[in-house]
Amino acid sequence: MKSEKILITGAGGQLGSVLVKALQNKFGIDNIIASDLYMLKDFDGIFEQLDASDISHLETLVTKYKVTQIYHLAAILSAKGEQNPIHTWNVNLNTWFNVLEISVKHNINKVFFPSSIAVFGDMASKVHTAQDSFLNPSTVYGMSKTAGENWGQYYFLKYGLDVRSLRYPGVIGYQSMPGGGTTDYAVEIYHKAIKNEAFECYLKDDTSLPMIYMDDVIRATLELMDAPKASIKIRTSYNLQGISFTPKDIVNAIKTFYPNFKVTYKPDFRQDIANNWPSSIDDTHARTDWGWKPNYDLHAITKDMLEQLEKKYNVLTQ
Ligand code: NAD
Ligand code: AKB
Repeated sequence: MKSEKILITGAGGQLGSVLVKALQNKFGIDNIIASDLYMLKDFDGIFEQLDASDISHLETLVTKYKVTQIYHLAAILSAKGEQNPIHTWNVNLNTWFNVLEISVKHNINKVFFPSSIAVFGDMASKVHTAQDSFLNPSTVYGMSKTAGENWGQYYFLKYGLDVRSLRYPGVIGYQSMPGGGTTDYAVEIYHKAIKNEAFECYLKDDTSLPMIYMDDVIRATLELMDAPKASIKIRTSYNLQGISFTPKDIVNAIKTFYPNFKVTYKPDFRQDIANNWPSSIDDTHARTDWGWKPNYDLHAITKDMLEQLEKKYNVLTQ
């Protein structure tokens, strides 16, 4: 079997830092080229500092390492993106155009593009939102993901580029901190609980959103990328559901381990973003086409998050 050489953009982020390790384990540390706008401290493996907006630098790396697959994670997320909408649009789309163009030019085998539940807006039904719902995103981030999905499909149809994509829910993991999204509270809250600190939640207690545990989202990504080409029927982006819950649900789950945990609610602009997103996703196509099934429910997420963070903070304070 021909060995793969995989380039990851945005590898220093919440997802990238975990995905890189999973890919290193699967393909071998010397076959994974992690890259990010910023230098990564104490990185184990091959790392290149890359602004993915710089197409000639991207091409140099693809040539230098004889890259065969690209995972394009670099992006500005929903909440941060609203601070500078035009910049967010430019970064999210121009980096993606660069990856698509270089991939066609250098016969890249497979490309991964992470989309988001942010593609949906108030014209999609909120519960079990269907794959083919109307897309009217309310954020520039959601607009960039909607356009990005369609550009991926365009390159597949026009050039035969094997672009695969998932509409990720909010990702929860102990390994890394989130980078400016609307779902970030669902990670931050566990860190507060472990430190015995009160948490001020920027969403109302009854705001239900689709979420997914890191182990599940990494597995979904690898399973999608491993699936036979013929089984990938959706070339925009697959709906992906993990589990849906509200801040009140997560607080109750944490309280079964930390009964004295205190939370107050102070909704801010992120509430308006969340109000336009689905509360749950219909991922029938992912289940049917390539066998997707999540493993983690809220109790399992909470148990693992608290156990892993306890270990992490104990190590830090020793
Ligand atoms: P993150 O914000 O934690 O990380 C993004 C990384 O991209 C950062 O390390 C940043 O330095 C890098 N970056 C930004 N601009 C860049 C540029 N011009 N060139 C190179 N690197 C650049 O994001 P994440 O949570 O790790 O998300 C990764 C991908 O998954 C993104 O495309 C995001 O939209 C998508 N996604 C994430 C979630 C989630 O909950 N984490 C949910 C849905 C979709
Ligand atoms: C965000 O909140 O922006 C991300 C996402 C769901 O795309 N976590």
